[in-house]
Amino acid sequence: MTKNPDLRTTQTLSLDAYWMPFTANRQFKQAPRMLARAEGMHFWTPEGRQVLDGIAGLWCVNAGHARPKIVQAIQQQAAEMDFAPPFNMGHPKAFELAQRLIEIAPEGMSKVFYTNSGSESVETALKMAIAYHRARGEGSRTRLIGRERGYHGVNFGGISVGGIVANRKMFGTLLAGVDHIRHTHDLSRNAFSRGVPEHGAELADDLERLVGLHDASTIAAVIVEPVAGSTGVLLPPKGYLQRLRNICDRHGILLIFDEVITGFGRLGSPFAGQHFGVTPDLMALAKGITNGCVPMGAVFAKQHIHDTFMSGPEHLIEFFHGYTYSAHPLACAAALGTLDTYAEEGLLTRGGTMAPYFEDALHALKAAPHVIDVRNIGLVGGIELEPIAGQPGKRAFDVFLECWERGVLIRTTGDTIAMSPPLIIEKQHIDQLVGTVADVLNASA
Ligand code: PXG
Ligand code: PLP
Repeated sequence: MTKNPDLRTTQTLSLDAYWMPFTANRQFKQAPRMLARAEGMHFWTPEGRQVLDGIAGLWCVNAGHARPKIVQAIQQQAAEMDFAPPFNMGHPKAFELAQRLIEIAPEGMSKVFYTNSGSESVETALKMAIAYHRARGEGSRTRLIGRERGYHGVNFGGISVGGIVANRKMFGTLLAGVDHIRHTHDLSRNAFSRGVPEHGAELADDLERLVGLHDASTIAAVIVEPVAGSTGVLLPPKGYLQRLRNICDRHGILLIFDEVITGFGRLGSPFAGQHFGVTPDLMALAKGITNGCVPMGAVFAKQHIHDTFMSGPEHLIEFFHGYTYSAHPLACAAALGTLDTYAEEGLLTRGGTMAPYFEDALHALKAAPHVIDVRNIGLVGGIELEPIAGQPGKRAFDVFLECWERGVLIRTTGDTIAMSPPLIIEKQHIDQLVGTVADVLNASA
């Protein structure tokens, strides 16, 4: 691991060519926020300033940064075999990893299809759902149902079923045949809930409304995040996911959980399906699968969904889908090193152990200026702030900037602050993370 990070700063580095993703480019380039090194719970800037990582990179570095087993696995694999074609060819680590994944997956999820990101996992799951129905002779089931405020990545399928207006409105007509159930966010009844909110299970019945409108015979699947992250940490009301599962079963609709954020220990269980006791038919995963170290995603499928494709002549491809970098050797090696690290340190359940302390720390922010809600589950926290009139998002973004100045990295979406620290977090880091947010809010009063 280098202790001599790249020290080039804006004086010597041209920032012009790089068009940054999901970033206010002009603001950034006037006052860049650079990271140069990472280890454990921390980043360091090129100048050597230490910054506490309050968001596990971007909800992905669940075991913390620069973990030796993962680093070694990637280094060794790069030297041994850099690439292997995934179509018609295999390599042992791809099979070993799939086996290891289904051992921790929710009951009944027994097949793994590899992608390179959460967005690709979503596209893959949506295509699987439509093709599954067609393969079993119900080709009229093509409609996809998402949820308002949902985030399912940025590709066309994902933004079509997604429900974040800014991510959709610039991009034309999107996929045809998509509809949305209502979101579950309800501050009037559920503000400052600890863990899942009490009210709103009946919002799952909105799916019955869409079945009434479109007829079940046209609906392939419903996709939801068990806990919505990107849109501002929205938790499912008590009983909501089970109710959604029941309605799907009643109408032969597949239930897809997008566990890109909730997967790999974020809620204190390996996956949210286990945490809530609700098993979907397909799951989209990414991020924590490699601890964020090499891009990788996956879709988990139930056995019967896979088996439905396994008809027809045996020399023919069963599912016309895949990516050049599906099951990339570096990603598989990184994922195996990641699963070893999670297992050795009990990280897939550690979030549950740390959650009560995190919850108490977060809810102490109730007294801070501008705070209109605090939400938490496992090692996810959301602090919703009263927007500045006429400037939505500004209050939270200013808090983000000031926390960065004070050595703490958080994330904001709209006027909600999100925290999702590495699962190796200790109490003193929680104190620093939440304490810094409190100080910044108090200073802004
Ligand atoms: N589904 C969910 C539920 C996600 O959270 C994706 C799909 C897409 O994954 P990729 O790997 O294509 O980015 C995500 C990603 C944020 C933030 O602001 C969250 C994500 C990505 C970027 C920012 O909290 N989640
Ligand atoms: N575009 C072209 C011209 C290609 O040849 C390919 C893959 O062969 C792709 C896009 C898709 O790239 P990927 O498989 O990395 O998603």
